[in-house]
Amino acid sequence: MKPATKFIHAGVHPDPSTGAIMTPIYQTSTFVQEGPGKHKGYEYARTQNPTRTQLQDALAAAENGKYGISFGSGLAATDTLLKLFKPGDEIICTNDLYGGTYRLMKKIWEPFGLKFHFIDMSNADNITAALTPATKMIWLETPTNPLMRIIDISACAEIAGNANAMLAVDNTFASPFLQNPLDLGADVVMHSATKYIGGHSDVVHGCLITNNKEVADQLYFLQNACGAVPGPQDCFLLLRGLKTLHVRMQRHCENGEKIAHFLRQHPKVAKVHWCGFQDHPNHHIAKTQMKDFGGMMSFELKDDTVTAANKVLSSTHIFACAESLGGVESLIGHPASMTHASIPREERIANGLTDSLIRLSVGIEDAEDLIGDLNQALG
Ligand code: P1T
Repeated sequence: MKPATKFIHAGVHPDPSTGAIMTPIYQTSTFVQEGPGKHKGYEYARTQNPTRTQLQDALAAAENGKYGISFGSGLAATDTLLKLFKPGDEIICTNDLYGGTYRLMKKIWEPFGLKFHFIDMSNADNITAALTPATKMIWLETPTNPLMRIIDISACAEIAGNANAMLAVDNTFASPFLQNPLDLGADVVMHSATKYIGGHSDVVHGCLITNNKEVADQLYFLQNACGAVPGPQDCFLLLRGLKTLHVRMQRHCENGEKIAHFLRQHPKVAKVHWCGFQDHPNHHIAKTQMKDFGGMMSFELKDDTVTAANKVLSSTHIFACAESLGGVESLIGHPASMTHASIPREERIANGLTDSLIRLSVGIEDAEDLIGDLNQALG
């Protein structure tokens, strides 16, 4: 199936009891059994729920994977994946990544004995240098949040395979429409489905997708044993969002391209981070592993001060100043004080995330209106 057909049909079936074409919201905590152990595959709603089952199947299909495992948030998904490891295990991560993921790793998991190395993976050779006999996983985002660095997934898969380590890719910024890491050799894909998959800023959700049955079984066990599961209403919203992912993504990409070019020629803008520019350091990799370049970008002003950035951030009328991304409406944010505030300042700056960086999640409104809004805010 091609993506457009897959996002609408794969993994979902009409409701067996009524024929309802849309998966019903099974708002129930338990399922009646004929007698102990005699049931229809559903016992208790933390363990299984029919709305969640269809969502998990649909998400797996969207990433060309066999097994989908859903959680109450993107961070709950990442947290569950980290539970596969034990004290002493080492994980190599991108140094430009969502601040909450960094916080989860450093503040929650490091005290339990996992060791994290945060490195620049724009050059995959840096990963080889960070490998040790204890390396158990390589964790990356591409494009990265918020500096839009591009990491070569196939090259990382080869390095991980040779080192007997797992490769996990946070595919949130690209979405399953633009990039499918499992096809490029990744072992696990993670999504904050709160973003493009949901697409309407009305649900928080996360998922893990894999083709490896052994890993999937461990993750299903942890999903039930630890219990960070999504409710059925949230699963319904995600199923609905997924059906229009391809149409929304096409417009996010079109608008993103127009806005990136507008910003780049603006006299007050010093630098635009967007992987669609031919002179982006890893544009050639983006071109091979992504279908298009997406609607996420960040930029720096020539007046490199927080005051100047704040002025822009508080002057837009259509772009809303808010955390999150990937919804139909455009958002503008200040990573240093918002989404990445949990990364220590020195580390953030050393990695290239300045105090004045502004991030955009370009929505699917009219591009001219969006450009007009940014133009007046910059003016
Ligand atoms: O918010 P949650 O659904 O728990 O997902 C966390 C997460 C994981 N990975 C990436 C790449 C993310 O961007 C996020 C969440 N990010 C934001 C809220 C943000 O504004 O960047």
